Amino acid sequence: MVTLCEEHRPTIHRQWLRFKPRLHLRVYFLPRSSITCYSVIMRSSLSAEQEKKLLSLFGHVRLHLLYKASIHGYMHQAFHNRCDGQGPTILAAYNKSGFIFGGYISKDYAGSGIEINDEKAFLYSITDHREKPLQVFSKTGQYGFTDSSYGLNVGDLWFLANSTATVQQLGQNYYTFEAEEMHGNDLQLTECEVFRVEHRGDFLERPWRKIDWEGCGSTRERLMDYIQNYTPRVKSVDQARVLLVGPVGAGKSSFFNSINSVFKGHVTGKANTGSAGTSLTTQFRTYSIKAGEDSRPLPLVLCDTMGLEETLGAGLDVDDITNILKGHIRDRYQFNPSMSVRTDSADFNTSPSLKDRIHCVVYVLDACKISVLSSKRIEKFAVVRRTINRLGVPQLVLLTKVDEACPLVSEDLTNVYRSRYIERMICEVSVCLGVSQSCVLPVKNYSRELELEVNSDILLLSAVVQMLRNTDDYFEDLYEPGDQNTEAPHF
Ligand SMILES: Nc1nc2c(ncn2[C@@H]2O[C@H](COP(=O)(O)OP(=O)(O)O)[C@@H](O)[C@H]2O)c(=O)[nH]1
Ligand SMILES: [Mg+2]
Repeated sequence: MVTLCEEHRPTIHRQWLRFKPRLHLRVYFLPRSSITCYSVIMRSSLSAEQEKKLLSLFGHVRLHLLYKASIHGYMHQAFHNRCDGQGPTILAAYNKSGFIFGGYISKDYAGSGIEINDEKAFLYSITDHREKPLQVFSKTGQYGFTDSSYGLNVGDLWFLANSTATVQQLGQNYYTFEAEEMHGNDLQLTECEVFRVEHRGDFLERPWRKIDWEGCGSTRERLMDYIQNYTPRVKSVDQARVLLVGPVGAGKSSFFNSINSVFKGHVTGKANTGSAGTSLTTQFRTYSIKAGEDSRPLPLVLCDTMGLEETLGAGLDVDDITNILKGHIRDRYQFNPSMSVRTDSADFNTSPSLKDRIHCVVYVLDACKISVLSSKRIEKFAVVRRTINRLGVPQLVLLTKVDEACPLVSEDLTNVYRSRYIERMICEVSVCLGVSQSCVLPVKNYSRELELEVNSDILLLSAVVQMLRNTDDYFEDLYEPGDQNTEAPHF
């Protein structure tokens, strides 16, 4: 559980309420939102050939880039912030002489300062003119590395020791190698990266969140029924309005398209989606969804916005968000990143009612980019979160692209709660944004498929159910029992 400051208390109350048994899923949401986003798409400097050589040191693994000195700085603090507690990792130091060398450790960095036995730890070196990598294990067969809080100390080589682009050769004799072979006697670095080494079989024995996948009955139909029959708890509101906020390319428009597809019965693409660097969505759009051509709209409106950029004057403005939350902005309002909506504009609703307001905010984040959330993004999200907290609107996080982020999930979506990697991602998001892990909902949107897939639908619909439950909590908070307000909820 996260520590909560005063402003979050009301939402905690809502969380406990959510434990009432309803469907099989329970999620509770804490408002907070020091979300970050990713200004830079972090890519490794390894060429395909070099990566192949590095991977040949292991069995069936995948490398996930955690830290890159040219982005995060040659700072041991930055290194530890990103790499501590990540399980097995490999460091790749690059020098001008064409060597890529470093150390693999199979245990967590924790900054304890003590020597760690790790018989799987090794030093390695790759060069273009050596076909196979050089791999050196500890002479003792036990000592692996020293768990320093100042970079990686593999006994004989100390990476990032002085927060500079150099490696210190310690000569402790734990590992035996020729300096010329290891790094060509060139200890000046041009880059330094750390990867988490993910074993493809990195499965949790049991899923950490329960979900009824198809096979145990018609989960998809039950979830669809729940959504179709949902009735907001306030008489004057017939549709829950959920706002999707997040960086460009996170999958906001795709989420609407995916939910729309599930209810239409085939894959559709009403909202523009794509991978352009800037927002394809420049209007405020409120999308109703119908369960079929002739049916009435679902009791849910998904509101799509322009991307939330990290810099001021770009992307969605915090004032625009406030106006959207309060129901002032009408559908199809054209965002102007350099100016928030004018109160005398035709798109400005001067007297919005409860049905025009936003009842739940969903931050949409791309699971592949969580590890590169920049501090500017975190700060921007913190501002947004404070604004939303003040208005008492519940907040959730939608973690998209779980298929791209983890090969286990890509192979079979029902692995989503058994993948250690996704579990870690959810922890990371929860820490970064300051939300409870239970507020983080992983999904896979429809992106290139032509046909619906039942497990994707179940994950998507489960997320919507959580949004509706949060909306209920919002209404419950507005109207406590005994409230004399004329808009009393239907309890
Ligand atoms: N593989 C995969 N691709 C996705 C997912 N969600 C979105 N995408 C792709 O990511 C890109 C950006 O999505 P979009 O919805 O336009 O992002 P937006 O800017 O937040 O509205 C598009 O090419 C989508 O097809 C997902 O869950 N999995
Ligand atoms: Mg969009």
